[in-house]
Amino acid sequence: MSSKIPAIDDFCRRLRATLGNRLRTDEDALVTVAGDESGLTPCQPAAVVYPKSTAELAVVAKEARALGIGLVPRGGGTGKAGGCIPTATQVVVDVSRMNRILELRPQDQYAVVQPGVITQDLDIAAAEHGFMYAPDPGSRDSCTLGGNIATNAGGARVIKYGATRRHVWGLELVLPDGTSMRVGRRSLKGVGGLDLTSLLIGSEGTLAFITEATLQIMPAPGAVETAWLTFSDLMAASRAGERLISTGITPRIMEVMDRAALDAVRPRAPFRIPANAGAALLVETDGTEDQARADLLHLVEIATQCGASDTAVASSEKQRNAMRETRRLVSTALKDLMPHKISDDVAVPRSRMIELLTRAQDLGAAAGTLVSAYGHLGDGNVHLNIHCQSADDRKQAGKLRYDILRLVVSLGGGVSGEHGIGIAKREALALQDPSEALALQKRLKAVFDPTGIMNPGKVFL
Ligand code: 2HG
Ligand code: ZN
Repeated sequence: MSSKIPAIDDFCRRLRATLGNRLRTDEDALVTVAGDESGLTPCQPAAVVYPKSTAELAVVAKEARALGIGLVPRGGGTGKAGGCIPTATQVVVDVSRMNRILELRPQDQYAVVQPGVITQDLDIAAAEHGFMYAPDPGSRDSCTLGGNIATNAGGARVIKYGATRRHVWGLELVLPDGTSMRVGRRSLKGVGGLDLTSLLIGSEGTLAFITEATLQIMPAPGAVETAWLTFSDLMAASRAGERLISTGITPRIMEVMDRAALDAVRPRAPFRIPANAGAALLVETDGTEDQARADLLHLVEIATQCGASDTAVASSEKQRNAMRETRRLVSTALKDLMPHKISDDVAVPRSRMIELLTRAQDLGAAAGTLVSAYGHLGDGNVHLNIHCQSADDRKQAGKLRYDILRLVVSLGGGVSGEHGIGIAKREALALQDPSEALALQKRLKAVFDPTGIMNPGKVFL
């Protein structure tokens, strides 16, 4: 069927022989790749392709470049910043069919994967060898490793194991002109030349396609312990969190939820949240059985000294999963209650967290709007939610949002801790990056993508 866009018709004609029915222009297919989890307005692209191999993806890139067609890489579609939302004249490159774990080498501590592998699937495959893939984004059961690399995804275990970047050793790329190459390494150590692997991590599809990744897997700890700690309010929980970290024990998870988060999630929570809870910490330790247990009990004791009114230690895998799942459900629970809310995944140096939370609440109070918080307290990355009840409220809250983002930057932090810039934060990027740095980034993009076909309109204004 003709698309009304001559270049797209040419593109389809040229690629039909290579891709067959893995090139689609029908509404049924286009609607499934129109949006993400950002809440931004979806848009159906002109076409979607589902390459199965690096070679196929290279042909797609080459033809698109020849015809000047914008390409939008897409993994699981779980992004929170609109990074994979296309325009009506662009083509989505959905890598979900490139979903094989190509190698798993516990002896060398790495796995080689295609970009469409679901994050959790690598962790499960590694577990069969007593290993783990440490990054743990909230959407781990539906996001892809390619998407995680493109956004340098975070998650709950960053406090101990770091974000995706720390686990990427090497990549295979397809440049927008169709050239493919390997960058990086397959060894634990390695240095030499410019670090192109690092440049690609977090580049949100603006430079090249990631067609393969060498990722670190690590021996899994023998034991994990989990506690749910209840406090009177967010400040009490945050101050306790600060004390827990100062013990010298590095928990593998330290998540915070304030009253708004707990109230939103309570009706669907598999863990029974105490009725009087004004805030909670979810804390996990890992290591040997004795160590994980001793560390957790020590943290629980300190939390009690810091005013925790209730401390629940998971006594079974089922209870541990219920606690984790309750935390995971906060995002959707809040979104269902308040579809117009603004949520920013800001990050600050950990020691500035209490100041951030206090001053963000004050800014909210001055504007007559509640600002609530939940997220990854232990690594300095929280989700600040501005409670907007309507689209109009949301518009009005623009100034408050920017006042908070400016505050974050003034504390030494950044506008996105884990979700990326996409479309949602293009204006905000200039708050944290000086104009010289932004200009250099744009020049680097032009080196990779001189004709501007890689995820046009994302990250940069
Ligand atoms: C989480 O930590 C996710 O739950 C989602 O990063 C946060 O929806 C959000 O803003
Ligand atoms: Zn998060």
